Amino acid sequence: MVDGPLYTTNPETGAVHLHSPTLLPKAGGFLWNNRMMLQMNCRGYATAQFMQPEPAKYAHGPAQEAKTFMQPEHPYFSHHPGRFFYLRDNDTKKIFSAPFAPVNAPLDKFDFIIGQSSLIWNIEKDGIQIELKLSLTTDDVIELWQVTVSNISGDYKTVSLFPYFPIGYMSWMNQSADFDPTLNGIIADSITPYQKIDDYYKNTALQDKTFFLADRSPNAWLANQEAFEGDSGLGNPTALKQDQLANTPAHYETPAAVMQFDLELATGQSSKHRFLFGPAKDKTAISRFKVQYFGAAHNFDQASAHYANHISSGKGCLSVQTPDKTFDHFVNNWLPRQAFYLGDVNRLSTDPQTRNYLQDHIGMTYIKPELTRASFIKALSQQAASGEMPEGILLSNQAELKYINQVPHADHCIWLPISLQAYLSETGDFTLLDEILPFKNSTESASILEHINRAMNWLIKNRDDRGLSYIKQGDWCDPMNMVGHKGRGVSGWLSLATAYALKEWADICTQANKLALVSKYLLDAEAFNNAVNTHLWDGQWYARGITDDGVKFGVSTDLEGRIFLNPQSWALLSGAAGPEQTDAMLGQIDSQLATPYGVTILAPAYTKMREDIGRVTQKFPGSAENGAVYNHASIFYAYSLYKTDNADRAYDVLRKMLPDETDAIKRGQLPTFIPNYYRGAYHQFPRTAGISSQLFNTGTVAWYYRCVIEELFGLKGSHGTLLIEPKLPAEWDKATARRTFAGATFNVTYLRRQDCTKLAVSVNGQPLNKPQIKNIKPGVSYDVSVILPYENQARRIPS
Ligand code: CEZ
Repeated sequence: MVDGPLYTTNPETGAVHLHSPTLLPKAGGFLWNNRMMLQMNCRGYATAQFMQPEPAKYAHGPAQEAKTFMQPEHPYFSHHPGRFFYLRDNDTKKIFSAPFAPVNAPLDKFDFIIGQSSLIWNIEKDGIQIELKLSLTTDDVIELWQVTVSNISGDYKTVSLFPYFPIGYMSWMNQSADFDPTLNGIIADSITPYQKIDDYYKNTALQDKTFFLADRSPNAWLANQEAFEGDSGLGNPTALKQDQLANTPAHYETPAAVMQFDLELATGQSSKHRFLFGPAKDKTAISRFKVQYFGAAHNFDQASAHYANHISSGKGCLSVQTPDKTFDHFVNNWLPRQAFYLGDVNRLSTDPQTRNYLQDHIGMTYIKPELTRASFIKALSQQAASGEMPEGILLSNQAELKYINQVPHADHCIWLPISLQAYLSETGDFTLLDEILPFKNSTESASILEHINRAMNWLIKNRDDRGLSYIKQGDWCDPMNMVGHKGRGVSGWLSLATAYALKEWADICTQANKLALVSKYLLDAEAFNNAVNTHLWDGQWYARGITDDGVKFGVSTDLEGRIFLNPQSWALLSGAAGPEQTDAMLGQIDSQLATPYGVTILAPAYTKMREDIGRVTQKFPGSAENGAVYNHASIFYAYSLYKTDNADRAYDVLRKMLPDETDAIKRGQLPTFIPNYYRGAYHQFPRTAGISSQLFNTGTVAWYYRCVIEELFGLKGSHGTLLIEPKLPAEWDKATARRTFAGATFNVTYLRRQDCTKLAVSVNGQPLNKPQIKNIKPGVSYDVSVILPYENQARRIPS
């Protein structure tokens, strides 16, 4: 237990301090660069991957692992890979480990500091203080560890520090590890298993070594996991019962990197150590790292400073102050960071799903829009001449479509105009529409305008006699794979999303003065909306779809999966829902989908397989797409609420994605990223409801940023003009926002006044006729005052 708050935030740096290693055992932080990603939890367990070019690991579990993508609610077990530092008092022979695991001994002090570009632990136990600091470099696959051991007792201390970095089961063909005195390092060696001769040649490029280097010679070492642990378990390893480690290598035994540093510390004295951990192809590369980071040039500090600069280059375009400090802290520090991560490295995949790639770049639009521009060019160059978009976007020539990208989903085209709309609002860069790009496997090329016309035409064609969109083996919901696998099933959500995409495209074409097809696309959009209203309105809400066998689902007669959120949100966006329908839907969302942790994606969660719906129904009830508070679906809902002037409800949705002091323990989540879901099935499984997936790969974030910038604070661009149309929650009577746009800075104050009846905006003291700031001069700062009336509208937030 902790005295005082479980966690605190540093308003200067945005860092979050967690004060207990036990109350949020899965909470952690993540660091990335363009070649690697590392998720560390507060206890020292780690999940890391690097690109060679496909994702690979340099520290493994102790048993052979299948390759897989990042999973939600990742379980940790005692031998899970991690980065651990044992400390032994050589007088008392007592041991403990930092940051907490594997010994899990109660500590006198625990402060885990999740920063933007580093993870730091400050730990105290029995008069010893240990500071662990982890950073990355900008371009190498290396972990930079700095460890400071201090004697904070009144007595002289003789202690030994033992870093223990398990390397795990590297290969069943060939694995070993040994100490190399010329490098001051343990080098683990392996050969990636293969059977096909072709793979032998491919594998010669792999980085099959894992190294752990120290900045000085250790007193002793072990490179062998079993020799370290013995029969006593990791809580009290056999090797630590001897004065000295036995210098044992691993010869086709499980490698680990363990070193011993004997320290004599007077009161107040410290000993600082540095370590490098990562993969390499050969000894030459490792020697280079040694020189680079431990050599005379002191690149260790420079590298982590450079890395910090890289991360802060993704600061984004908004900082705010509102009555809600939890919200401010997240929006100012962590929201842009997560959006930057997603747009920067595409979830460290070489073939990001097309919908993820396009949506993640909505977030990048507000950070580095030139990268969003490049992403449209890359994606559209891989479009088929028929207009169909591929399942995934290949980021390099060697990349291949894998896993889910080998299954046909029908929705990829809709994300083009939707994402483009955000980019064009922010940049006004309509010249993009005139870029000429090729089609995949075709000699033809055409403008982006024509590419997107073809995507729209593909969507219009992909519908049945009723006018509803075929779903194939999934839409936005990846695992809804058996609704339409026989070629007849349709998606209500996709039909509505197509209507919305067509309207967005018609709007873009109007803005770009390319009017030829505008009225046709608007008519097509109406046709989709009408078809949905004719066939899928269920009386109080919209159905999710119709199966291959003509069965409607997501309807009132269903005992499970009775109501889905997405069709309701997108009926608001597409304009299919009239006012009465909207009222009915919102009421049903409140009564069937709302939970204290947010709105669930569907309810009740499926408890058994429905072979006419697919593997989504096999997921555990309340997890992921089967009834979780799936934040990506929730943020569509929030956006649709903003678009229909339901500002208070929308804010409630945004806010429920963030933990606060009252529910952080239940969620198991800190406010440093939005996870892809919180468990739902609130009525079916109340004990587990609210638990975070801990997975920070989610399309939620881009939309969240867009909602906050364009809708909540109402600071949206349009052809280089800044439109001011705020939708603050009624409970806020004032706020400020600092927004960069078109190279200028806007310091905006929002104030509700009793005497105000209508929005009034002035810039540098001059009232505006319309709430629009034109002729913006780059480099200039504008003071903007926004006066708002008090809202007396009835609030319809579920209690
Ligand atoms: O994957 C996400 C996808 O990356 O699920 C979303 C989808 O829109 C995203 O493109 C909703 O289905 O079972 C599955 O295949 C799921 O599709 C998951 O893998 C899910 C994970 O949350 C990955 O982040």
